[in-house]
Amino acid sequence: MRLHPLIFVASILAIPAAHSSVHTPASHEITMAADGYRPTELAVARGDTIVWFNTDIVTHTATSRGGFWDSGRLKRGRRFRWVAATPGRYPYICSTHRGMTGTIVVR
Ligand SMILES: [Cu+2]
Repeated sequence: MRLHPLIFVASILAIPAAHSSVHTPASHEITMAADGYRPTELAVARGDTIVWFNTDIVTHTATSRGGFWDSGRLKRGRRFRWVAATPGRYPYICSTHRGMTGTIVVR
């Protein structure tokens, strides 16, 4: 059987569409404010980027309890990025305000 060249090309192009579970990496922002992280808990997909953004007049950190990341002290207007590579549950705190807590869930 001979395939028409255009049909052959179309069948090759259709292959990626079969993998519908492939996720386009997204970026999620968490605000650091006077009342804590917003949102406090955030669920993301593997490969996504989380960006912490300090909008407060006070310096904060986003410090992983498990040692996966540490933003260091972020002044107002500063951002910190972390790419969520591995599924799991990642609690974190602000190292200067230990009651300020959050969780990232990576699916
Ligand atoms: Cu803080």
